Amino acid sequence: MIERRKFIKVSALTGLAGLVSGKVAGTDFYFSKKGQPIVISTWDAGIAANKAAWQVLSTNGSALDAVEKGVMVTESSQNCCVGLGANPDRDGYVTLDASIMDENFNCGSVAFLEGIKHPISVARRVMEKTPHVMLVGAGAQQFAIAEGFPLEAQKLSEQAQENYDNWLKKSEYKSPAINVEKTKEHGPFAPAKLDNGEWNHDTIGMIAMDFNGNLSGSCTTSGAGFKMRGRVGDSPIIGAGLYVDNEVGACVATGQGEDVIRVAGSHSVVEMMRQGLSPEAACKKIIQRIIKIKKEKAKDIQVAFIALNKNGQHGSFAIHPGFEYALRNTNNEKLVKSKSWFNI
Ligand code: SD4
Repeated sequence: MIERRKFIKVSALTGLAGLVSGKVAGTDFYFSKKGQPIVISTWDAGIAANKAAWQVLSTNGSALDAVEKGVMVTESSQNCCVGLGANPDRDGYVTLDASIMDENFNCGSVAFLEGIKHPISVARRVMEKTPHVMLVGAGAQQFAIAEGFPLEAQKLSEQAQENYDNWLKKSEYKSPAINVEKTKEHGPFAPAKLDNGEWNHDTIGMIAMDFNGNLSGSCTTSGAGFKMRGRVGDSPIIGAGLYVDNEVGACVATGQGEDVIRVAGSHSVVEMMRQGLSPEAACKKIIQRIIKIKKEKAKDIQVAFIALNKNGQHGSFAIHPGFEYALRNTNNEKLVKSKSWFNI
């Protein structure tokens, strides 16, 4: 019988399974019991993706299937900067990165992949059908085609074509400033504003726990819009964009990939949880590390982590306000606003 999800104070949990450290006492966070399915994913596009993941989890499916099926929804959407509908690189090509990891340290990823609709499924095939972890570029595409994935035409979505035409007017190559505060203008690397007034993002990252208490994660992205050809971000790098340790927890990152890679972001967050920090406190620790490294340049970048531990506690932390993540469990389907270093 599934218990109700509880919202409780860390202080009330101190000592629970040795999981919570006194350092985060007083911080609110969510808690669902181990073995109760839960899925969280980055940004508001996560709501639709979680629905598909939840269909798997709520019918006793595996976390691995859930995180694949979930992000496939976002990859299929033409209205989002994930998948083939996304913004191209500065030469006009959409190039995609994705990674997946299960409860047994099995992992697979693809990077700089062109013309394939579901990079996440190719990443899973790399994990399951090859002795390797990562395939890139032409080799990744060749593998995908050999596995039966159709090669799609290289045609930009309407939105991406419009964004690219605008960018071409200046063709300015700035260091990417991905998803800095939604309302700020940050040149060609700012997220695109859609006709419906929403902002779209380049990435979806998802982590889930199934009825058996097993964790898995996925991450899929077009990277930074108008990036240099061949640029690869954190999302397909196991330990940077995604990490899962089934004894401890899982983490996925979004935002400026270069700065996530520098601190092996998702792995570092999982290690912090191993030391007893709550998911939110663990995410905050690694955000602080990035801020220390970037100094005054931290104000120009956005990075956010979301994390889930083995007991179903979840949390996040970002550099700038505006980041939110989508949650789905037995009792909830909602967006959770993230705390951030800069509070505007
Ligand atoms: C990257 N981390 O390629 C990705 C971009 C991202 O929302 O998360 N955008 O650097």
